[in-house]
Amino acid sequence: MAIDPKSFTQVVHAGAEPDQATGAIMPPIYMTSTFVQSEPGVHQGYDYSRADNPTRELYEKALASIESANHALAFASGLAAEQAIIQLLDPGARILVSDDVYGGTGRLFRRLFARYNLDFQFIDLSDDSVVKAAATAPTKLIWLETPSNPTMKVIDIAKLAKVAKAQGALLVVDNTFASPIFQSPLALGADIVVHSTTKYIGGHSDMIGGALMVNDAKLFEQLKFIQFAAGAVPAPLECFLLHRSIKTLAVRMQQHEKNALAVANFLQTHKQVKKVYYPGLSSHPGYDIACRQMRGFSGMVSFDHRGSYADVVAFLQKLRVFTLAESLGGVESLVNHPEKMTHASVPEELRRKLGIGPQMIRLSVGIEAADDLLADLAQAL
Ligand code: P1T
Repeated sequence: MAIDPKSFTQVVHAGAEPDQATGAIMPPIYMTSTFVQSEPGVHQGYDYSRADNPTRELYEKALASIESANHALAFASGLAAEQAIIQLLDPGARILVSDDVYGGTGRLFRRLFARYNLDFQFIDLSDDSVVKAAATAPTKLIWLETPSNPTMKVIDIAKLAKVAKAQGALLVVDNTFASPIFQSPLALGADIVVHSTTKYIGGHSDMIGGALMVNDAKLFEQLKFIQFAAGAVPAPLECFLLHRSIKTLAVRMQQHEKNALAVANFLQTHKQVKKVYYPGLSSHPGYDIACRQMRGFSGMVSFDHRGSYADVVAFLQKLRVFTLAESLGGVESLVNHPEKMTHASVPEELRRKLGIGPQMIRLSVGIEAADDLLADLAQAL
């Protein structure tokens, strides 16, 4: 598996246009809420920054380019982008959701949107028989994350696209874990791609953001209206910084993946480790699908510790290069305890079914030297 060499060029030039007024190579940051009008309703294409802002527009162009999409929209957080997608639906709609989505996604659906008479069915979308049984009732949306957070479940996007099409449902793929460098859900038949740009796209753990990408012009218009009407837009400075981050996305992802593979291989042979979850290991149940639909396995690795919860806490506290914190996808390595941190809001019964227990640890493998990461894990284990 290898990154498409064109990606290295694409990310550098995505949405990059010298400023027409001054020739500046980097785009100006339009820190303005509003724009002058020469008479009511007559302006130079911008009237109010919730609707459109030139800095956001260029960043959105870059986002569309890296997902090879016709259109992209930027949001103030990953969950704000997700919220915009759900706002496409009418009350009564039935939605099939992968059962191991990010805890906050499940919370948004269960705690907020279920109150609006939306019927979310959390099921195992990697199991053909479960999908077949669920797809008999009318469905408006199928929502999946692949690889999933935190169990790295791999779901066959092209297969689910066919199921969605047969239902007249939209297929949404959360591509946060793979990043646009390693996976292109739209090319596999998805209708909407969603990202927490807080993660790999931002890459430096200094911003919260979200994005969605689509090819269909009508769907784009509907989502653009929701973005404008509901207003969860990012600020111009954040758009500038996220746009800047995109330029190094391919080189960062290359190093994340190289390190993650080294970490997964190391953990697999360690006597204190019971099980490793990484789609790049041939022992992973989704390995064959991952090889088919991904160009790389990305930088997220989970594992089960063999010891007690007290041993897990001791391990987390002994780490020196990995930092205990929520989030992922930054240049620095992070470690997370899904049960107590990112997935604490998942109902306990479901957590147990998914295997998110006290012994599970999730690593966001950064771009440091692999030897330093392995040495840190070794001394802490
Ligand atoms: O945090 P926010 O930018 O709103 O994005 C939410 C989100 C959406 N999708 C996936 C796959 C995610 O992982 C997240 C956020 N996840 C974490 C904060 C985490 O540590 O898993």
